[in-house]
Amino acid sequence: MSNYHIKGLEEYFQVYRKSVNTPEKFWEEIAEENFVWRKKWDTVLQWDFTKPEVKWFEGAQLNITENCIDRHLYTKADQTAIIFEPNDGDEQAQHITYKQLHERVCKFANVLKDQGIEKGDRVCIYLPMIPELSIAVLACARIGAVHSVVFAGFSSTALSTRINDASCKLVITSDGSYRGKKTIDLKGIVDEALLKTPCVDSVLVVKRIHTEVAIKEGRDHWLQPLLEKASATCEAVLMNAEDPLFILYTSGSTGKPKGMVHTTAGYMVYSAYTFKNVFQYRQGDVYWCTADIGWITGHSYIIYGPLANGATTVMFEGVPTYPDWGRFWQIVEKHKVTQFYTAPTAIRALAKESLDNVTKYDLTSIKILGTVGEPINEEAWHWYDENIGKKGIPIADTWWQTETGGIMISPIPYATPTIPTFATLPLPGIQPSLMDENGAEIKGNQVDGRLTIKFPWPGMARTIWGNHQRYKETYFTAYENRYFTGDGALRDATGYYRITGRVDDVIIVSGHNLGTAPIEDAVNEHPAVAESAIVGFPHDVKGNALYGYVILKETGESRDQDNVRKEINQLITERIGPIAKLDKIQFTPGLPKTRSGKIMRRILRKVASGESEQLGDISTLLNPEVVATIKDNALL
Ligand code: 6R9
Repeated sequence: MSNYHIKGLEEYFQVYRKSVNTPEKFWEEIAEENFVWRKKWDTVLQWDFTKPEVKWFEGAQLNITENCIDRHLYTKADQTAIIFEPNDGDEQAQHITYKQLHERVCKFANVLKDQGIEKGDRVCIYLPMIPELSIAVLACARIGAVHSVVFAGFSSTALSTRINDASCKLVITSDGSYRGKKTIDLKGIVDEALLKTPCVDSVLVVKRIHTEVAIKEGRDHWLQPLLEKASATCEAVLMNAEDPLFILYTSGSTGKPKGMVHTTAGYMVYSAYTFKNVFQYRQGDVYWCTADIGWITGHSYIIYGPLANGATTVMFEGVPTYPDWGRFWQIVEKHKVTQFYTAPTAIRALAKESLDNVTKYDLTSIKILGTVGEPINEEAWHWYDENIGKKGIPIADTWWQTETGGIMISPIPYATPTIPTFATLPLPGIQPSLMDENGAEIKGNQVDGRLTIKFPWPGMARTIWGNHQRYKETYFTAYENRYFTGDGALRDATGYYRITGRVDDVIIVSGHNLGTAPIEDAVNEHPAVAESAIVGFPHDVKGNALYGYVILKETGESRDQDNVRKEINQLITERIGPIAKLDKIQFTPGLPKTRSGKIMRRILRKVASGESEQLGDISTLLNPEVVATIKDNALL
């Protein structure tokens, strides 16, 4: 029996048991049978969650691009690796074969080398969803440079913070990007960011929208002419198993974004293994994940997982609304997509529109549906099941995180029976445990608690770039000897897991993690603002939306309130990006605080959600009187 591709429930339980009883043997067999190594490991796993330190396949040497590209050249050189579907459906789709991908990655890698990039250097990639994005990622991996992809919807401030945090030497961007009917001046955003980034020596610019952009002599270079001169062979640099592969930033509940560091061998094995099983990928399938490569989902399930399995993966540049709400389904029909992976927020938005957008298209190629990013509500689940899956296609509700590197809890399609809103069972190798608030494990079924993982898995992030102490405090301090996810979960009578949401100050808006602290910092920069608190409230499309409580300074009280609201959102857009804008802003004379001065967000959340009748005991507050004012002026 192969551990690598599970096809039934019985088999799942067998494999799962093995993965828990003999984890090292389990992962060793998978690593040995399914990947190419230049040198085998000395030890499979060394770990200590108290330090914390986790090492998988120590002693091994490899290059992930040899696993994602070179080895497929023997058997599927002419098979499509990437299908690029442009923003504008009238522009031709591109089918990039493994052979072409190999050539383009090698050329790009040589350009990076010519720019002085060496193994271990950090490269920031700020690109739209065009083939050059995947190629840039792989080119970095080819030469051992650590890529740090920043989502191209982030502002110049967010970009410069991330560039500086990792001391990136080079930035890859484009003249601009297409987003539906709009174009976005990416190069302008980069230029602004680079006013504050002394570490950056050079910028490579992809031509995409053919607009005039400023080119700074000596720093900026158009990519195309350099590629034309570059050699199409580039030897893959040997990486140690635990050498960093990439940094990807995620929001924390406080402070600046956390640069999660993923390393080479474990991440490769885990992203590939989970891709194969959760999407039941078979030769000839056309797999499409609608995420942006700026998020972990795009890293693991557009690039690395699919390519390590020799799959055909779709990259879509555009938006679900352009030219109309049928775009996703038109693409499914056009490329005969077999696995379709998207986010609940997209499903909810699509479900609000006419069904004609769906019924016009032939969706019979689809075999598996997936969701990721936030809990999927029952209504959205049923809409997806009925209208896209025609009640016959399994839905994989996949729970995982930037930190976990790959899917952790998910049904195995056609094996695990699904229940709406349940991520169901842990994948092999994953040992979840629920904890109570006092730090004790909650055993048995029909219980709920805080979700932790008690044994390492190969895909886990190893540290936070430049701040191992923060890594320890955030993930390994709340519960002894366990990785704490920050999520709450319940386990039903059959052992199925349902993720109930964040238990910290991270709010998931349209599937994007947003920490409240950086948004509050942006709001507080407004000259009229004295203090603010941001909470989430349920929103039928975004899942959660942001509600801000703002105390104005005395000097600000005479200002036109709507103008101040606009300026606050403008500030947020500049500092973080439009995804963090507040839906509602309530001005208030005070915020409910505990005696130690902490804002009682629980109360603010209840008011914002229209549940102000159930505030519980507020008598211990420092200023209970402010609660009545807040309730009376709530924006519902
Ligand atoms: C992959 C990704 C992680 C947080 C995570 C949780 C939420 C993701 C979910 C889900 C319920 C699911 N989340 N998938 N909640 N059901 N299927 O989204 O990574 O951006 O780091 O977000 O997203 O709260 O902790 P990331």
